[in-house]
Amino acid sequence: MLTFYNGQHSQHAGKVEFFRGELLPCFEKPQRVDFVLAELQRRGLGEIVTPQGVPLMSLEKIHSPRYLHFLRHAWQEWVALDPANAERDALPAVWPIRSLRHDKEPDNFCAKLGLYSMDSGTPLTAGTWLAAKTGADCAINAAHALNCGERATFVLSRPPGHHAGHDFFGGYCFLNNAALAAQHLLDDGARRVAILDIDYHHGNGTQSIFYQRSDVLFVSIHANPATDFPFYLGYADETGAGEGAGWNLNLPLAQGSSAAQWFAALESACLRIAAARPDALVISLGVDTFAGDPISHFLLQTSDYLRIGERIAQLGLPTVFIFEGGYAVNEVGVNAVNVLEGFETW
Ligand code: Q9C
Ligand code: ZN
Repeated sequence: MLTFYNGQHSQHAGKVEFFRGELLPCFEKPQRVDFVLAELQRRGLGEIVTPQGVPLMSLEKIHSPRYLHFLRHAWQEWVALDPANAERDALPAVWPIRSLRHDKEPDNFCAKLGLYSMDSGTPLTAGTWLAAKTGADCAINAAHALNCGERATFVLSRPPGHHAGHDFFGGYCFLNNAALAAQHLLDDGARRVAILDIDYHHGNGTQSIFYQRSDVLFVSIHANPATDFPFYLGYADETGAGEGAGWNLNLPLAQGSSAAQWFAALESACLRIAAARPDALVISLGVDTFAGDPISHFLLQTSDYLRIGERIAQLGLPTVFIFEGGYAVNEVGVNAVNVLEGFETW
């Protein structure tokens, strides 16, 4: 499988995330991708390449121009507030929720941070834009490679993407790589694309980007949003709206769900995808469903990831795999590469 590797990923290295009144060391750290890369190389699972840069215009198909402008300039504005900020992550602390205005972009940088974010667990750092943009390059290159005859490609990048919306970051995500890949597949001629999101957390950003569209089917297996991040989206009654009615499928599961329950949901997901007869498939590949994950509560074991890849392969679709979450750093490489190997060997 051809891998597009984001060689800039470690430029995004947050120090802390705010959680329950404390600043904790970030779970979303560079070693995550280092472990996946080492495992890919160890197993010799195919060529690993770096992407061609894509024009900013291609990101505007998914993200708003004012959000992209904010992200590109955020770090210099943060340091301009106080030179000592160069040593500190930028974390938001104020948000324009219900009854407050979203249409005016404030001059105040901390107010902008809140306008363009959903949580205080996602530090913005000196290298965030470079890392996220290079990840977006990987996603679009990986989608494009399917048109050039690859059966499947892998985006090995961080920060992850599936919580990032049209104009906001959060949940460790800044640019929505899965959405960018799906959009590129459509632009290259696919009539319909399916996105299967198997990260532990609901892919609220991806869902919301395509919620009113019928050219992208979004299917997600995730923890019940009543108990788990992102909390405010991901329920089973969200089935799409307008043109998109019927083109969104959420399969929430309770914390502590067994592997058998998870695989039953995977079967429902695959049946829905097959019924849609898409031309291509994008997988938001989070491995935070692992029993040993420090922030999640599902019970998958390392060998289960081989079975996931095998089941996805049976759909028989050109497929882009995109690395998302997974925080048990010592196991994240084996688990993610097991999905790819299961896919390749089916
Ligand atoms: N202290 C992805 O997996 N909050 N994002 C967790 C833990 C946010 C996860 C708090 C979790 C976001 C891509
Ligand atoms: Zn996750």
